[in-house]
Amino acid sequence: MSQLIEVKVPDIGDFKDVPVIEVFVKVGDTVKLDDPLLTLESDKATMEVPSSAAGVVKEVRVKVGDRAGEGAVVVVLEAAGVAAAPAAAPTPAAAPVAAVPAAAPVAAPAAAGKIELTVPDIGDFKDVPVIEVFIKVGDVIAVDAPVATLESDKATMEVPSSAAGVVKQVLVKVGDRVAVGAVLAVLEGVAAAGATPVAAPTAAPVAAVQAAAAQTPAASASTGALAAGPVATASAAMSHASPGVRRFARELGVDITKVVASGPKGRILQDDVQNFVKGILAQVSSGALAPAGSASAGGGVGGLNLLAWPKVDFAKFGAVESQPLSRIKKISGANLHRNWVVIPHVTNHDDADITDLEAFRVSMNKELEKSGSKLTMLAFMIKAAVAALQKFPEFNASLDGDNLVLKKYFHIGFAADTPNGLVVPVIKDADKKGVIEIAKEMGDLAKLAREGKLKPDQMQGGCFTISSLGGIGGVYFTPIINAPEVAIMGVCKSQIRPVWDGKQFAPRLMLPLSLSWDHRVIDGASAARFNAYFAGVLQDFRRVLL
Ligand code: CAO
Repeated sequence: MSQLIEVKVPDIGDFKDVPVIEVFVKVGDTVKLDDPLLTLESDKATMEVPSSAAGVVKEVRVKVGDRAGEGAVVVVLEAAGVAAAPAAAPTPAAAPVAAVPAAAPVAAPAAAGKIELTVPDIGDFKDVPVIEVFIKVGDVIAVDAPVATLESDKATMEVPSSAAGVVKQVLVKVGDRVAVGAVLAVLEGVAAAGATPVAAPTAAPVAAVQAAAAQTPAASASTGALAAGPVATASAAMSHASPGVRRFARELGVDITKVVASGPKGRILQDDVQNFVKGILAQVSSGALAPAGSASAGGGVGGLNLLAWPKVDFAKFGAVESQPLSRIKKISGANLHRNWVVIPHVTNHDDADITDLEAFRVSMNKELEKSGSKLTMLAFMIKAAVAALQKFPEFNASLDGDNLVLKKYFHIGFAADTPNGLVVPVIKDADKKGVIEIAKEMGDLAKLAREGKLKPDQMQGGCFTISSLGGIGGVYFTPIINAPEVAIMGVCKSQIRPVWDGKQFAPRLMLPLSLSWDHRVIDGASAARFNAYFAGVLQDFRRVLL
């Protein structure tokens, strides 16, 4: 006879009402004993709840975003002939496996400037074996960087660092057994989490960039089973993932440092690993990447077959200071790296004569002064981009395998420089908005971006991006396409230049344009036409009426 087993959140130590950040199972799935069911994560802790029995999932009572505390029923399993208690009254034998919380180790001051990372309250567990150690002496780690994984017969706990600093001592190794209070490592650097320049940035921009990252298929580099990718820029310790996701990645031969995270606080989810593998397979099937061992893998086609990154002791040549990259830089860097490597970029340069538009903008701004509105050149460019996307629909598209997805909406992103790094807020439905409204919305979004308060949905759904360095300087540059978009417009500072009008040189205000485009989707002739049209619209907006 089949029996229903309720899997409950076990004793999770000093944590209550913890958000669910991942659910690994759905109704109908067959799970084995110890398979991870879900991950809970508080501000400082991560806990994976494994299955206490083998069986078929009949109910999943929580979803991502719900909160759960000790005793909450999360999953109901049906197990035939398993020595398990009925749902109503689980016996100890069938009681859910108590997963150990991945709690930030207590950062205790040791000697001056030294911080001891100790095992926190981990619930009803003692003497738990260390199965992974992610740090070594000399590593510079940020708050939340994983330090070690502990795993008992029935539980797995990832211990992240609660402080930032340089690892001076690692006091445990794989196979050691630890309990609450055991010192795992000693850091030198900063006394408390969040109080230093190397502390993790605020959650908002991180979430925003992750959301932007999540729009793009993760496929920047290779797995162990495929030709070697370019250069590993992060260590496994820097990658935030629950033990179950790490295990899943290991089973598939995926290098977790290459996976782009879309979860909260930069956490890599199971879906991210799956998307990574799908992306790699898509590249292999399209010939963009060669499987290891194939003729092309060794020859540098597909697999880039590059030299190892130079390892230099810079301190030999002068004083240096090492600072971890901000999370935004790490996330946007991984995306930019993938896009640069995977997309065949071409950049066309052109100039737009904005003499009349600038005169109009200045005169309108005088009129608008009292209303508090201000027209920016970038707002006009967003409108020009909409007009150009309407005229050249293949620029308002994304690749999906062998299909081109043509978008009927016009959401335009703009790159914004913030203290934590680059973010791309999106003006939704720019075709339906006037220039004054767009300028106001851009100002609001740019402010939120600088304050780190952008919400993920304010950075999603972009069709085309404009990256303007016009307020800073420069003549031309090569913007990197913000995948899965297929083109991006880079703009530099306008300058008065002598322009031949057929009879004489006239002083005209010229705006340098740099359009990067994906040569898999767009041809050079189309790109030149797009650029010429975009420039023409800026020169005289009446063209959009034609
Ligand atoms: N040519 C000449 N002057 C320009 C110009 C251009 N193309 N674009 C803007 N300016 C002027 C503006 O008119 C403004 O002058 P006033 O104050 O006299 O009006 C001044 O430069 C400052 O402009 P701004 O840069 O603050 O405002 P913006 O609307 O042009 O741009 C924003 C807003 C958010 C896009 C910008 O602040 C920003 O972050 N730019 C950087 C984007 C970036 O990093 N791109 C690179 C991505 S790849 O790493």
